[in-house]
Amino acid sequence: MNVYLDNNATTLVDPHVFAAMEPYFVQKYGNPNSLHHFASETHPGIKQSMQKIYAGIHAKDEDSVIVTSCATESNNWVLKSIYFQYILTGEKNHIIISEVEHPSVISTAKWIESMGCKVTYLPINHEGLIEAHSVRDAITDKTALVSVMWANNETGAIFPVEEIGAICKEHNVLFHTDAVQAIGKTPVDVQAFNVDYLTFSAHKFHGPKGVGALYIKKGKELIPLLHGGAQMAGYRSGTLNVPGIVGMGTAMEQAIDSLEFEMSKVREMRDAFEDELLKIPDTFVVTPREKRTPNTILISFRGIEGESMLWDLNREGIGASTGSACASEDLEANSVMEAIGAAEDLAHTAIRFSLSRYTTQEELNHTLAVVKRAVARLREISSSFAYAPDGHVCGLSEAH
Ligand code: C6P
Repeated sequence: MNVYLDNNATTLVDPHVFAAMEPYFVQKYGNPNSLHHFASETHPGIKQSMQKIYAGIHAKDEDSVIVTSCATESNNWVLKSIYFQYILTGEKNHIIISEVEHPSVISTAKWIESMGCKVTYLPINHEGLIEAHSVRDAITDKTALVSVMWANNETGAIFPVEEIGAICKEHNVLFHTDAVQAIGKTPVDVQAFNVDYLTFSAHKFHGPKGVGALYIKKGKELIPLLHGGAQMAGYRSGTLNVPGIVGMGTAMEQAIDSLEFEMSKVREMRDAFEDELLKIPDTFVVTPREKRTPNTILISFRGIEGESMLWDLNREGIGASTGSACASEDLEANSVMEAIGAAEDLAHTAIRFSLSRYTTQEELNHTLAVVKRAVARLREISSSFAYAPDGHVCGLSEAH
C-alpha cells in the first residue's frame, strides 16, 4: 500500500484543479498581453481565478495580489525590497524574523545582514511557539519589518499572527507573514490580522507547483525585482502563467470549501493517529495539538535516527519526512528541535507526518503497524539506547 504523509512538502493536485487547468495548456494558450482573440479568451479565467484568490485571503479590491513562481520568490521579494527601500537608504537599519522561518526567509535575512542590516532572530519557547511579547520587546524605532510565519512547516505550530499584526500596527512597523502552511488549514484573513505582506505557494494546498503569490496591502508598495514587460501592474514582469493562475484560483476555492473538513475530520484522524503513536514508549511531540495546524505531527522516537525510520517506512510504501523537504539531504538535526534546545540525540529522531484531506483511516492504520515494527527493529539495533529490564528505552549509561 502506498501512503503519502508528506503533505507539508507538497500535495496531490486536486482533480478539479487539474481539470480547470487543462484547457489553458491545449486550447486557450494565448499570451494574455497579446491583442488577438487567443489572448482575450484567457482573460475571464484569469479574472475569476484572481477573484477566488482575493476572497480566500480576504484581500480588498484595492490591495495587490501578485502571482509569483513560488513562496520562495515571494519571501525573497519582500525582504530584498525592504532592504532596498528602507535599509540601503539609511532610513531604518533593523528587521525581525523568527529563528524557525523557512530557509527562503532566513537565508535572505542573512544576506541582508551581510549587507549591514541588523537582524533579530526571535526564539521559540519549549512548545515551539513564538511569544508575541518578544516581537514588542525587539522593535526599535529603526525596525523596518517583522516577518513571522503563520504556521510552522515542521511542527505545524500556529504562531500568534493576530497579536503580532496588532503590535506591528501599533508601532508602525511593516508586517510580513509566510502563510504557506496556513492556507486551507486555518482561517487566513489579511484584514482582521493587520497583515501588510503575505506569501503562499499553490502546491501546498492541492494546486500546481511553480506558482505562488504575494499579497501587498494598498499603501505598502514594494519595488519590483523582475523588470521587463511590466505585467502584473508593473510589479512583476514575465508572461503570465495562465494555467498556474487558474490552478491556484481553483485550489484556493477548494481549500476554503474544505477548511471545515480539514479542521474537524482531518484533525480527528490526526489526533487518533497521534494518540496511538504516543502509546509507543519514549515518544515526544513538541507543540500541543490544539496549537497546531490540523494535519501535522512532529514526533520523536527516542533512540531512532529519523533517516533510519524513513528508510523503513519507505520500504513499506510510506512517504514521510524528518522535517522540511529542502533540508532533508543534509542529515542535520531537525531545526525546530534544535531551536527548542532538545538534546542532540533527540533532535535527530524527529519524524514529520503531514496528512491531507485525501488521507484515509486505512492508510493511517497501515502506517501505525509499520511504525511499530520499525521502532521495535531499530531500537533493537540502536547504538545510543538500550532496553531497560522493564522494557523501556533508556540511555546506555542508565542500562549498564
Ligand atoms: N516547505 C517543507 O517540506 P516553495 O518551495 O517556494 O513552494 O515553498 C517554500 C516554503 C516557504 N515557507 C514555508 C513555511 C514552507 O513550508 C515552504 C516549503 C517544504 O516544509 C519544502 S522545504
